Amino acid sequence: MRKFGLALIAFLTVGAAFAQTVRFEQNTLFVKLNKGAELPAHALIEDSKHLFGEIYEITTPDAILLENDLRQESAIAWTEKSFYAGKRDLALPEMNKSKPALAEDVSFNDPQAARVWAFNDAARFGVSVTQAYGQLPNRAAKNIIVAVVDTGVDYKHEDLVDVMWVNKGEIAANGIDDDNNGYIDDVNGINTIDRNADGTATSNPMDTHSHGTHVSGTIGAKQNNGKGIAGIAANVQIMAVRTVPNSGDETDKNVVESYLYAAKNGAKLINCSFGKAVNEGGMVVSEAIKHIGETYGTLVVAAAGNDSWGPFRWFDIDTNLRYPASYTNEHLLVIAATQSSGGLASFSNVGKVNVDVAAPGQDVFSTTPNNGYQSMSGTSMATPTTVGVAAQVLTYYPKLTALEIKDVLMKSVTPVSAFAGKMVTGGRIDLAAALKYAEATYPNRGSRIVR
Ligand SMILES: [Ca+2]
Ligand SMILES: [Ca+2]
Ligand SMILES: [Ca+2]
Repeated sequence: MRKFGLALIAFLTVGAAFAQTVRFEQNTLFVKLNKGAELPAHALIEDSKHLFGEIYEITTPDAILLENDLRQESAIAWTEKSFYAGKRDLALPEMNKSKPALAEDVSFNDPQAARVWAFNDAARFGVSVTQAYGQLPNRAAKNIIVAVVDTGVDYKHEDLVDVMWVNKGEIAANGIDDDNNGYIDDVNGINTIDRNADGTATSNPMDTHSHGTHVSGTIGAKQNNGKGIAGIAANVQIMAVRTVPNSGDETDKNVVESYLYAAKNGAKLINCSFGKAVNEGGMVVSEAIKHIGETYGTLVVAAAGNDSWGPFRWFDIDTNLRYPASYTNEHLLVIAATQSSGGLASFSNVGKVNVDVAAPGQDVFSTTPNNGYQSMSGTSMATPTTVGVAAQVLTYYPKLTALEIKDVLMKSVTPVSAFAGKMVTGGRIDLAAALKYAEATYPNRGSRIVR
């Protein structure tokens, strides 16, 4: 049995009058080797796992001592500890806090679909879902796998059970890793928080919060089943990856493992409705985003964060860094949140370099555990709105690369003058416009024409 000790160090930020506590896993160290070099032998290396490229995850009884020694070695490009995000509040269900607009002209038969105001067209500040479904491309619809890396997903929810990703190579509950992907009985996804005695992630990603279940419904709640709401995407399969504890205190190690699992098992989009303020380097997470983007065509879509106080003080993540949102990775799309009256949500972070687009994120009505439905607000909710739009575009243009689907979403925004200078595009995403842009710009990435 491995010990998962916790080490604490404190440092004083230069120029800041307060100490920030940085916590990391005592028994994990990431190393990147120089090209062609081999991992040096060391008494403090208990185990090493190749992650990708030149990057390894090492199990050690003492990450500090090992790091100090390995930094002297010519074989080592860099070393990095597995940092915790730091505890923080995740979005919670809201009890009738405000009354947003309803969606008009909803074509789905789901009884509460009209509460998803993002379905409205651009003139009514939505992302044109109803309009887009009225004029879908003349192409075959393909299933798209989307990973929700979050607090887990209530995969038994009446409006999610039919849209969960099912690992076809895996036989449930027989204690065997049938598809030999390194995880036993991973039928709907994995749980990196709960690990077996040998350190491998377990496979029950049930949500014990509500955050990840809410995110999942926005992306892909079952349409036209006469229950609950409708998700934005019609042909999506939700892969559940439980990595964010209810305290919000996820580790770099678990985030990297989640990204790699999602991409290797077919996810084209990763919904990343979490982030952190402190990041001592963050190289391994950033390199993982690059690796899966280039190797598997997987795009990470991340929340900008919720530190703003509206017009009094927009919180700018170009200068006040939030991770992963502030990474400069190409294979990353970062999302601000809008409200149903059209403006930016007062909590939404901004950044004319690091934030890419805006999407509905305030008063978002979606699924919560135990067949529930409630509203939540946050850039955490704007992110799955965007992922739902992206998945619906990929359904008809499944050969788009990660950078191409990002380009489609960014080039097809509805410009909003108040958003100029607050994000790269200065606009709100739009499904109808994105589908048109994809057909006009990337027809060779589309599925076969059917009518
Ligand atoms: Ca397996
Ligand atoms: Ca099995
Ligand atoms: Ca439904």
